[in-house]
Amino acid sequence: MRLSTTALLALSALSFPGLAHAQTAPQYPALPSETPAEFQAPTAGFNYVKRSVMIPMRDGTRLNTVIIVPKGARQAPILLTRTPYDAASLTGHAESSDLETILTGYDNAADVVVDGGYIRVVQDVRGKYGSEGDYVMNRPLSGPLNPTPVDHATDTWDTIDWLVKNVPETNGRVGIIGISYDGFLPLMALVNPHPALKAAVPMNPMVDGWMGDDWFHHGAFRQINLSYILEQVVTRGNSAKWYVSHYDDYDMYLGAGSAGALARQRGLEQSGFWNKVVAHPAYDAFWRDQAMDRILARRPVAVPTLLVHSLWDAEDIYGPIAVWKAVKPNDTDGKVFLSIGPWSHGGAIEDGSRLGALRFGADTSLHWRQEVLKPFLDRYLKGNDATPAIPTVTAFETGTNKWRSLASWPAASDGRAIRPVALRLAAGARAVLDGAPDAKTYEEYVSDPAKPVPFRQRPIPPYGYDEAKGQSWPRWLVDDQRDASGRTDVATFVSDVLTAPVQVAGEPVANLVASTSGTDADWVVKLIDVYPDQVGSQPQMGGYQLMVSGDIFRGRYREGYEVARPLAPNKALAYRFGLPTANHVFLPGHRIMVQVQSSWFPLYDRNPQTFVPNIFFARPGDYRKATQRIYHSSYVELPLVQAAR
Ligand code: PG9
Repeated sequence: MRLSTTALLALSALSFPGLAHAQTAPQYPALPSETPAEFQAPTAGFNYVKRSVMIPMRDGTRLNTVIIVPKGARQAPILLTRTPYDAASLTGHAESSDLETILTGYDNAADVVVDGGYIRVVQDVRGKYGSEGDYVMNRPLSGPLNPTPVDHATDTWDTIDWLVKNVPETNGRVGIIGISYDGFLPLMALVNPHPALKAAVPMNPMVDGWMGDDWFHHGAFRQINLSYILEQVVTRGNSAKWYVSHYDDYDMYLGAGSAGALARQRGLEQSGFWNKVVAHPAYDAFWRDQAMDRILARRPVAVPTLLVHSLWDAEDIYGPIAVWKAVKPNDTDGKVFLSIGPWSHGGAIEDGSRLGALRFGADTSLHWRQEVLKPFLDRYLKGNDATPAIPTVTAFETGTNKWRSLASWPAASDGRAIRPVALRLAAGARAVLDGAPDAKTYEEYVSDPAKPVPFRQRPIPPYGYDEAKGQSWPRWLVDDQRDASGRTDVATFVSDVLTAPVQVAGEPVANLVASTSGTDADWVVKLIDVYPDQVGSQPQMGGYQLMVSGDIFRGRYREGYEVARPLAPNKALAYRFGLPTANHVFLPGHRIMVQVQSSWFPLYDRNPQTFVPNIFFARPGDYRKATQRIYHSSYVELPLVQAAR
């Protein structure tokens, strides 16, 4: 017979009376707690009412949801954000009686939300912060990658259904808005949308984690995100922190050897997501089948959708335009809109009058929020047909610094044609528009993995958004590229001084003919606007090298993204890959530059330059110097707006 612990204790007390005495707690006088059983916060003077509820999903999992209703609201539309970033802090930026104050700083356009009288709803996705359930990074749709019947599409559907039935102040119309991960979630909401979903605003959405957004670009791994992955996935409330071990990120990543080694050092192999990343270095079904542009291309988008793209987005520069290209051909009744701004990641809700050294002459973000976002939301969420429809495309043209309203994208404002023109990487380190190819001659450099090309000037502060800690990561894409052009391991090609404007609208395409003495190589191509030697109005811009588009390509995927293959050494091979969208005018007095290099460190992990099956497992001896040649038959195809006649 087995006895319970209580029974055993009772028996021992009978046999040992002294033990029974030791069980009696001593009696002290009572000092009542000063904490009330449940505090009721007086909120009479507040201009909003905040309610926190757990909304049940179809599988019984409950999601933590904060509902903020402007005081006195009736028949108000709902603006929903779903997030892995903590609904409580998103809606409690500052403790205040004022709605705009609690939302500002972290919210998606607090000014528009408050002026519009929207009911603001913010929900933790399953598995994060106050929500129940399991967290899966960018949880794929129910299907081969997700055997459960629940995903973000069903969770959004269930949430909206609950909201329209349980929030008495609403008019029953719901919009969904968010930036980045919170921008990927509105795209998920478009898959089998709830009938009450009337508008979606995916801002800088993450769309394809392998091709050009957060995790890889054309197969090169963005190791700078290791800290994000660790903090996001190893605890529900991001309580485990990535630690900084060096002042300069360059030293930290170089010292670790490889991304795989650093991840192991920091315990990342305990996370399910990291193990999936390591197991899928190529563009296989794991990545392909969760790419949102491919998913949304299958049928017309049924809900008015405003896609928002930032021209200098350091995180998700691929996604919005990829979705636009995928869904627009099916959009016969004009439900899909596009905005392109001169911003960093999420810059549409920040001060848009400047970005790094760039000045735009006016607050481009405020303009967009007032003139594009607000009328879009008013029209579809207030059911207000009197609000004029926004233009199909609203695009900021950099260089001239002008907003353009367009009927399609890519397009030029006055209907001028766009033609692909080769910017040749010619002999004498010259960049020549429409120049002749020369397949025999080349520029040469040695790429040394022991001294990779820094992606920004050193010391490189750690990835992060906290300006007070010197973290300027979000605006690195507008850094001056002068340091790179002075290096012997960067091939630089530059045009003559322009005598007339040169306008590009769309995606430049890199076409390299290049050889390596190794068996694998990375190729980074940057299209740069070189400012005049002196700029009177802003002297520090004299000779500035502004990257207007640039990307990396991992050579092993030259023959296809699905399978990595070694490169034949010392053989001129063709590489073709798209660069991010530009909408830029190179002004007279400026020059056009192209830089080519074989590392972009430590943003991207180093290519060992010796073919190994999986670079996450590369060993120190695999990293070897290689001699790279860029043949003068290489070019960058520019989407050139034809000169006005
Ligand atoms: N760029 C971030 C992200 C999106 C999706 C997945 C992982 C990271 C973000 O800012 O949310």
